[in-house]
Amino acid sequence: MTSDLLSTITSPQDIQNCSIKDMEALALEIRDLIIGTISKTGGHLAPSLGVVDLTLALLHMFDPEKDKIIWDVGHQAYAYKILTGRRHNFETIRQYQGLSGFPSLRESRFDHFGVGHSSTSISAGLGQAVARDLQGRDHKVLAVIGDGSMTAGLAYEGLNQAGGLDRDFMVILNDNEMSISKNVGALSSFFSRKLADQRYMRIRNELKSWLETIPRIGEDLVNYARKSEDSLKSFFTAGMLFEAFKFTYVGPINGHNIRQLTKVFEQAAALKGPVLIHTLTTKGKGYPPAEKNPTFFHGVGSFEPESGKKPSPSLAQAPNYSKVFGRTLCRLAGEQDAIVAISAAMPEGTGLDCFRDTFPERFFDVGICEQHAVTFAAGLATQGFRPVVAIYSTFLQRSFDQLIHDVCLQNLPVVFCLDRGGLVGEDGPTHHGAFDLSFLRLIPNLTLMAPKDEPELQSMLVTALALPGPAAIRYPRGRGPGLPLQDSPPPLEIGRGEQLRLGKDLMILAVGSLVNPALQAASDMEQATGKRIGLLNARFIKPLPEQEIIEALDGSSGLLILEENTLSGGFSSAILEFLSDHNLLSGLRIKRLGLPDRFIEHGPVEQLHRNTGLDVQGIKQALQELLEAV
Ligand SMILES: Cc1ncc(C[n+]2csc(CCOP(=O)(O)OP(=O)(O)O)c2C)c(N)n1
Repeated sequence: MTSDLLSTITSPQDIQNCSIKDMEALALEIRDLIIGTISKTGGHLAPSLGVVDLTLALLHMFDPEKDKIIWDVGHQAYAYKILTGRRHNFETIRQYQGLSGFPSLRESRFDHFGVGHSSTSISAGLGQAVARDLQGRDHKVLAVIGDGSMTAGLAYEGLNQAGGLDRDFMVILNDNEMSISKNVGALSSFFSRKLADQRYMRIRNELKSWLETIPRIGEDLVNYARKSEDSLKSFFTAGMLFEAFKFTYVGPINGHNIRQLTKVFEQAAALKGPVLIHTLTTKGKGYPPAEKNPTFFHGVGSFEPESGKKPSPSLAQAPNYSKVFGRTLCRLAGEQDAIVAISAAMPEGTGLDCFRDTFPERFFDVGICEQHAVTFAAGLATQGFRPVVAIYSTFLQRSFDQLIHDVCLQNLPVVFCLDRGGLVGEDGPTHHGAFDLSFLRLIPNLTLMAPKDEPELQSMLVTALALPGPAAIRYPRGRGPGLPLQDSPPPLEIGRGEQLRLGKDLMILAVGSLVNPALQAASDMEQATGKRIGLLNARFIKPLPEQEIIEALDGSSGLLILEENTLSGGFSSAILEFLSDHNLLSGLRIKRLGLPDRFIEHGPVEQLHRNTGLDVQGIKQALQELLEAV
């Protein structure tokens, strides 16, 4: 890079004074900075590269000191961060105590809405537009939303109200034809320029031939139609949809042409009422490896910037939990025709890509529609199918009512596989799976499990698929201990745990990801103190292994309960309720380790485990304190 314009930009207002040429040069510098940084830190590379030009044009035409630019999901806001005062610490992005990977109200006054989950921008933006009007203020509110995020019902709920209210409000559709994978559903092809163009061209040609057959006035009509080509085109493309919502539709326009973008923004800013500007962008723009493989570069770990390749691992690595789940499900689906799999726009992330490729007719990517995914599964289950819904723990939060009302109330045999249960690391508080044990445990009819390792996950899947009612399995992000996988995983006995250590002095009840650290801590402490420390792997959060808990506690005066979930209402709360209900609390000293009642920041998982005491060292310390207290 020869010029160094970026270092002269000290505030977003500087962009307002830039020429188009300057902004084009800045776009190159910003892309270099993003690629160089994310190749080290990891992050959402392709989405961010796709909106660099759009970001510059927005900051050229609008003033984020007063105008509210709201990013949907927020994973694409890296250029925005760089240009709104965060260039100097951009290299800290997603690092512990560094910049968040998403917009955050706490991080900057230029971030006008905190985000991480998709499809909130239209609702939040409309709320801000109405607030502006109620307060008699005068600024613009803009929501920037991707075509993937436009698959969620929430986005249409926002459009519907916005059209009804008729407030000044702009929605910018960033259409790159991609969600994380290729975008899905009827609307994705409706937005799609290719289909729209083909359809439009066919209708246009048919219309032209027909007009030309009309004697005398036919030719005039063709000329007239040619002049109105723009409106005709929008009529046959996505414009129809948004105009039905009473938005003024502008587009589609090239989202990489800064000159055109600024011109359109200027014109659109003068319009009254809700306006939708449809921009066409290329995901990964400006970095050939990301343009070629936008799914891989959607959210990526560190990579070599020249080649775009990941550093090669020194040793063959065990499959992560997502892969173990995906492979096991594939194997089971080969034997059971009734198994169908459902993903909400995350086949790769959840490990369902293997199922998609092996059983395409039994796989359904519903888009970013977690609520619909659950009710769709319920429908399939009523007809004798065995739906397996794989969703990240944090995103299943969206489906709480569907879980209760559509699945569990009707006792339908749907299996929920919750990836990323517990702390996820660099994506931070919007993505930690901190609440699932709490919000699932309270639902009647649901069997809830968490494995300590890979073979246990396999067995839990077999167990869940054999149940007559609903079940959920939650497992952590990344790799487990790397145990060999089973060819024919045996089912587990419902509500039975696994006694891993016998011990009379102290007892540990643990579940899921904390069982193995507890095993290590108990053995270390026993060696150091000579005290006998027992450990029960509960396996089931619901129903609890009640009999084994009673037996394990016999004679023990100290109990440590461990869970990688909020301490509010989760596994340890379930144990306390059980002990209280059975008058087993007296004479028992109890300590609980889990996630505290606050949102946990972003950073390496090991660091976050250390901070929350959810590692071997933290467990040993808790055991020590308990030993001193009994
Ligand atoms: C509720 C929810 N479900 C799933 C996700 C995971 N996710 C993050 S970005 C993304 C795709 C978004 O596609 P789009 O809006 O088109 O943006 P692009 O990445 O293509 O720029 C998905 C599925 C999420 N953030 N929120």
